[in-house]
Amino acid sequence: MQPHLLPPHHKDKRPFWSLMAAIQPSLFPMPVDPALPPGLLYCVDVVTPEDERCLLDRIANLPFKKFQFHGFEGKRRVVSFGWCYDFSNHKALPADPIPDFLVEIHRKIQAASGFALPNLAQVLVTEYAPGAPIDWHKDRPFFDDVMGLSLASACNFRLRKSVDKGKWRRVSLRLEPRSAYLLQGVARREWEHSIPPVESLRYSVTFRNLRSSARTDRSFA
Ligand SMILES: O=C(O)CCC(=O)C(=O)O
Repeated sequence: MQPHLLPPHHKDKRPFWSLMAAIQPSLFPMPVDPALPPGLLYCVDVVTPEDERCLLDRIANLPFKKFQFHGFEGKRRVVSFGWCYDFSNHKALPADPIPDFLVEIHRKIQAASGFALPNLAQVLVTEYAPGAPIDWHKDRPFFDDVMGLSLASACNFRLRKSVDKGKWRRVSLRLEPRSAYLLQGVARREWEHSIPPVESLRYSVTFRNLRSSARTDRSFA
């Protein structure tokens, strides 16, 4: 469900908030669709096409592995820095340090969007080959806020929240390549998110900090 807020006579069928985002590649978080959960911010064009090309070249050389979940392999491939999450043992484990080029892109996204994700602790790079999805989930409580950068192609970012037995409130947001989102507060903690199988190769770079309990108690998962 994606409410269209433009007047009916308007030729552009994109929702008002997405059009705003498209015409206003700005320093500040966009006024997003009011139907979207509080705590979800979205901003387009946070990196230039040139930055995207360079990033994709660097990303191509990263040591991706198939996503592992309780003995199953997902279709997407991932590589983690700072911390990686071991789903079999329900535990976050220290990973290789975050490479400088990812620290630099984290800085650039914050400068371009106005989003704040302080105390960067983890970067997860995910490769979605055509047909690869990510299923409904909330991020692990070990992590706090999540800032995500989309690269190479667009996708449908779906969110849902249980409102009654078996009933969900659902919204979705199209994530354009070179756009970023910030998930915090209610959107981060009370809503689940997922991406249906992508049509074309897509990469995401997600940046996370640690919840304060995880900072003091490293056994916190
Ligand atoms: O690809 C994305 O932007 C979403 C990634 C995600 O939901 C996750 O890593 O938990």
